[in-house]
Amino acid sequence: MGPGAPEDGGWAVTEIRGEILQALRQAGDRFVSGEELGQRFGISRTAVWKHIQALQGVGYPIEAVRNRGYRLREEGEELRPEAIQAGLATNVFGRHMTVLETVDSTNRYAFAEAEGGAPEGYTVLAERQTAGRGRRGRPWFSPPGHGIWMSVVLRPTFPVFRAPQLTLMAAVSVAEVIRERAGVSVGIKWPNDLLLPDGRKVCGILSEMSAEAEEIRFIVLGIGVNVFGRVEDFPPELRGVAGSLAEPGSPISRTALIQGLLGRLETDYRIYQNEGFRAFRERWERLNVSLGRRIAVQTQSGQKIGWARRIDDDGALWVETDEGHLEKIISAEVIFDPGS
Ligand code: BTX
Repeated sequence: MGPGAPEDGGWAVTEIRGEILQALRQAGDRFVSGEELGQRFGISRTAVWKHIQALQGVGYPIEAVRNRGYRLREEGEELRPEAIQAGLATNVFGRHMTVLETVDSTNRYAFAEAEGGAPEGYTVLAERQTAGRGRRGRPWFSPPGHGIWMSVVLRPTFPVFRAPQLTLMAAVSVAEVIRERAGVSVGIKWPNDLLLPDGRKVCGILSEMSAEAEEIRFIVLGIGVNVFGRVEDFPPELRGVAGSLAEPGSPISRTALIQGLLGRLETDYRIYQNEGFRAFRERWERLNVSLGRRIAVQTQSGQKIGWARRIDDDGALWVETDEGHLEKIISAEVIFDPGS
């Protein structure tokens, strides 16, 4: 049984690798034998070894020592609130935190907590989501231990119409932190997809809001980053579409990345509250991979094809359509290079 073998099935194999990873994390400094792992998951020692090799292949720092077994080094750590908070340079973001082993969706969980009064900056993380959600009801694949599945509760005082641009701001913050801490040159596809240099999606952002009339009660800012994982670890429909940070890079500590994300998000959120998206426009432009491209935009009023020309101070995308009009797009799905 090797990676990608038909009997493995994409999801099942990722699940079992996640379980092996968790077992190693829970063992801490201790070596766990192949036999013990095999018995626990009902597979042979050879199968365990194959899975370990696959995990090493995606960047997990696992030591394999004859007659002792396997041990996970520091950077492959499990998420622990104390460890994250120990290195956190924030006032409110992540100061209240829940880290779950499994949850349906951290956004759903954080939303419910916010309705119950959770304060601004309250952060929910999970090792695995069973029903991670993307925009417009799409699913977000969130296998155990492979990524950062995180939601932060915000209680802004700005009006409802400024909420969508907050997601653009978050894309800038997250892209910069990934570039600095993971050394991977991610780019932003309007409005807020983060792509690897080869165009595969490595991060998605979903903000969900509770509002009354013109007043925002709270926003849940959800961020999903694929940290570990190879092409074969994704379900077939995502191969070629999704990618992870560890693929092109070296082992990355999720704890360090989360600390960086919460720190930058807090600073940028303050700037955003005072100055709006205008303060982020140049940073967005530096990171963007959309402008100058031929695109198709799917809006509520239908599809338009043309050239992505510029972004304005409100975060809207201006498209020069094939009919020769310059159109302002506020919310849409974007496809690159339609028809090519
Ligand atoms: P989106 O609608 O832009 O992206 C969803 C689409 O992306 C899917 O239809 C699929 O094609 C693709 N996709 C699914 N899973 C992955 C993945 N792991 N990597 C790359 N591509 C994928 C983007 O929505 C917003 C996603 C936010 C996810 C976070 S995780 C923490 C929080 N909790 C929660 O339930 N959602 C957010």
